[in-house]
Formats: sequence, structure tokens, C-alpha cells
Amino acid sequence: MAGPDREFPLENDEATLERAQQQILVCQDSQALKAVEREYLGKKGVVARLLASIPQLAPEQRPQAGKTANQIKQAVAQAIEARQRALDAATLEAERSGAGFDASLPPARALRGSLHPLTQVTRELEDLFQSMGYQVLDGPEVELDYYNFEALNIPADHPARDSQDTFYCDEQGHFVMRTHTSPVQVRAMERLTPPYRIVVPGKCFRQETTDASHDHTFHQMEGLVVGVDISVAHLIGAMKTLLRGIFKRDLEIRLRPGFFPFVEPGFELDARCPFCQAGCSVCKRTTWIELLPCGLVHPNVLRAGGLDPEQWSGFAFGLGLSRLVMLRHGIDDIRHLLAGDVRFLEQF
Ligand code: FA5
Repeated sequence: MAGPDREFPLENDEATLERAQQQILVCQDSQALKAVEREYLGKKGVVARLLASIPQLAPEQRPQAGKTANQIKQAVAQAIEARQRALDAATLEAERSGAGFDASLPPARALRGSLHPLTQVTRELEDLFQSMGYQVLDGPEVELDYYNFEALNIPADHPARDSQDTFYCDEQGHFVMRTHTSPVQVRAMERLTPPYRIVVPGKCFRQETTDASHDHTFHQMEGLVVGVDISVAHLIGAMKTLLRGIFKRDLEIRLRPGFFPFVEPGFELDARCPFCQAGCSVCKRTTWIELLPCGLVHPNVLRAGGLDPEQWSGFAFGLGLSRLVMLRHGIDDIRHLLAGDVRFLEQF
């Protein structure tokens, strides 16, 4: 039977401490140290047993017994900590001097982001147009119906106003998600004094069924030049420079008639396919690629912008930036562009 005198002291306190310290010193790893820690400092360890047996001692022995138990506890904890530090240092030293450590190896590759391909092409074109004297302007994505349609000579019954194409933002239909960047044409006319040249890159929104070449959210870059006696010749000159900037060489172009209420005459501009001579999948075997709609600014639009069509004229174009990025990188589905999939974006 364990009587009080047998429990405390288990042995004399110095011997207990000495034994613990010896055990600690021969530990070769953290696991062994943990075992010693449990033996002395654990819930049922030596120190806990010492403390538990104090109440059974004669009252005058108790203070000294408590003090001794706490001293052992502290000393053992310190010895364990010191041994752990020594083991850690030894491990580090072994790694440094051992065969497995090569200080000349390059560090692990840091992950770096990159610019979205749409941002890249937007910045390139902004630089190109700025070098030709154009200003880069911005406009609201939530637009007034007036600027998106009415001021652009798009009458109320025009199919472009059909609710299928437009995201309306309020019951009355005063606010829309802009369906193109053209509303900034009139906003610019109201603010600037001609002559001027502007480009407006930005997001557009259309309520349409998406497929590989149509998204509900896509990017365009609007261009507008206003001056005296601006003609189709100016438009063609600017478009050729634009193509040279994009494809880094001269490409033959052609204009087909195109209808947009805000230009007269209006055109669809095609360029010779930059990827083939005899037809390929990009140009659908026609050797022409449809590049952008454009035309001379309609007099009604000039008027809406506060300009006298007798005095001022202009040309405008609406480049589909999303489609251009697809063309440039051979992307087969426009929906990849805004899907936010890092595996896709990492490629640029
Ligand atoms: C327009 O949006 C006119 N505002 C362009 C314009 C400006 C004409 C100035 C004349 C003068 P359109 O709807 O064709 O036109 O769109 C222009 C370009 O935007 C298209 O050629 C195409 O590249 C791109 N685009 C149109 N709809 C989508 C869509 N759903 N997804 C991706 N790109 C689109």
C-alpha cells in the first residue's frame, strides 16, 4: 500500500532531478523528449504525483514539499527546452553541411500574375492611337437610353432597342447597360471643342444567347474623328494605320456597305486574312476577315452633340476588342476571356 511517506518524497529531490536531467540529455529526437516530458510533467507524471501526495504529509512538511515539487517541475521543463534547442541546431547544422543541401540551387519560383490579354491589346491600341494624336476617353457602363440610342439616331422602333438585345436597368427604361461604346461619341461632342480624335475602350453588354463568338459582356474600342471636310479617304487611311499597328504589316482592306443609324454612309471593313493566302479556318476559307463596322458620322448625331453638320464632319468606327484578342491568340471560344479561369489566363 502506498502510504504518505512512500509517496513523498519518492526519492530525495536531488536524485529525482538528476535522473530526469540524465534522461533528457540522452534524448536524440523530439519524440524521445516528449516521452520524458510525459513521464515527469504529464498528468500522471512524477511532479503530479508529488503534488497530489502533499495533503497527506504532516502540515509542517507541506510548504517545503510544494516548493520542491515546483522546483523540479521548472528545472525539468527548462532542461527539456534546452535539449530541444540543441537538437534543432544540430539538425540545421547537419542539413547545412550534409550532402542533401545545395546552397547554390535557385529559390522556388515565385508565382507572378500577368496582364489579361484584353488589357494587353487595349494598352497597345491606346499607345498606337495616342501616337496619332487621339485622346483616350471613358464613359459610363450604365448609360442613359438617350446616349445609347436616341442621340445616335436610333429611333424608338429600331430593332436594336428590342428588349432582347438590351439589359434595362429600370422599369421606365431610362437607364441601360450600354450595348456599345458609341454613346461616348455624343458625350465627347458635348464636352470637347473640335477638331479632335478620340478612342474609347470599354465593356459592352447585350442580352443575347452566348456562343463561341458572342458573349453577353464583351469589349469594344470606339473611334471618333471630328474636323473639317472629313471624308471616307481619312477613314481608310486611319484604318490602314490601325491594321499595321495590330498585325505589324500592311494588309489589303475592302469596304462593304453596312447599316448603322448613326453613320452615313456606313461600312463593314474587311481585311485580308493575316494568317493565310489561300483560305484557312480563321477566315472561313474566304481569305477575308470581318474586322470592324465604321462610317461617316450621321448629321443627326453631330446635331445631337451640338455641332453644325454644315461646318463639321467626322468618321467613327467600333472595333470589337474581344474578337480581336481571339484572332490574335487563336482562341476558339470568346467565353474563355471573362471566365476567370487561371489555367487559361496563365498562358498570356
Ligand atoms: C456596333 O456596336 C456599333 N456601335 C459599331 C460602330 C461604331 C459602327 C461606329 C459604326 C460607327 P456591332 O453591333 O456590329 O456594331 O458591334 C461591333 C463589334 O462588336 C462587332 O464587329 C463585334 O466584333 C463586336 N461584338 C458585337 N456583339 C458582340 C458579342 N455579343 N460578343 C462579342 N463581340 C461582339
